[in-house]
Amino acid sequence: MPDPQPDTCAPGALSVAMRVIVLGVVNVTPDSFSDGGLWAFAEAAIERGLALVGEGADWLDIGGESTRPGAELVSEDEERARVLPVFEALAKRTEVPLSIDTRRASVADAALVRGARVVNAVAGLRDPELAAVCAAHGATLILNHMRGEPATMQHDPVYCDVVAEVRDELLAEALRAERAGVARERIWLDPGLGFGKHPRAHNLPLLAELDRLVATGYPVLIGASRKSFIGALTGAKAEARLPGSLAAATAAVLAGARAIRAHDVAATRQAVDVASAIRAARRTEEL
Ligand code: HH2
Repeated sequence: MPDPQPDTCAPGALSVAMRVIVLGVVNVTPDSFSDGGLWAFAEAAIERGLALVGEGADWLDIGGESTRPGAELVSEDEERARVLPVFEALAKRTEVPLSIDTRRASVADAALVRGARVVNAVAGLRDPELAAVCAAHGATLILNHMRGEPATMQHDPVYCDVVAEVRDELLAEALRAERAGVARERIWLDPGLGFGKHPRAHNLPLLAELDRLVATGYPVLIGASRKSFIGALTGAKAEARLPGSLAAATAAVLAGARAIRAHDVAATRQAVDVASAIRAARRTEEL
């Protein structure tokens, strides 16, 4: 089974180990912002996951609760009922690692028991048990940065230096996770584009200066796919944001992101492979 951990590669080396991971998004929800309702039932979600693997996904990110701005959060029972059958089936039908996109330690635990290997902590470590659950399972942990709660997070978020604040808050959470027993090399950071961020004033510097997060040494994941800041910049509706999503993914890979979370896997795979080849070529020239 391929491991979602990043390969280490010698500084400056031109290496296939630099392959950037593409996570295919499987939203088992009726209300996700770009594909709500399309894969809301287990069978459709399972088929969607398998199709994304066919498109080139290295990893599937499965979630049962929309965290779009303004979303009402679902009950734990509802979240479990949505995602657990999908993990049970996909763990048997594909070899790619599966991640559970959740706020809740209990849901993460149940998904890990059913074959998930990664926890995508979309609200960071607000659930104080989440890191311990990851440690107990030896799971990889993605720490996503979110200011506020989905229902209100886009109501006038304020930062002085958004890049430094997001980085420092993520580093503090990484330290908490390590203290709870998660191995350092199993921790990923995600600046959480759109999660309590102004479309231009916050998301753009986070992408433009992503190298400052990459410089922490933790592998960095970016989820820009179809997000509303692309709509704010271009006027495109969610279903027409693929070109903008690819531009953001390309910028992230050139800055050193190690994984891209995407709804449109085939197109993202191609953009990411070309961007990482360009980045690798620059690294050899620097030798
Ligand atoms: N974005 C979404 C959900 N989970 N996790 C990480 N680590 N990073 C992200 O950027 C991220 C995430 C939002 O996208 P989506 O799942 O398609 O929408 P919704 O929350 O409406 O289900």
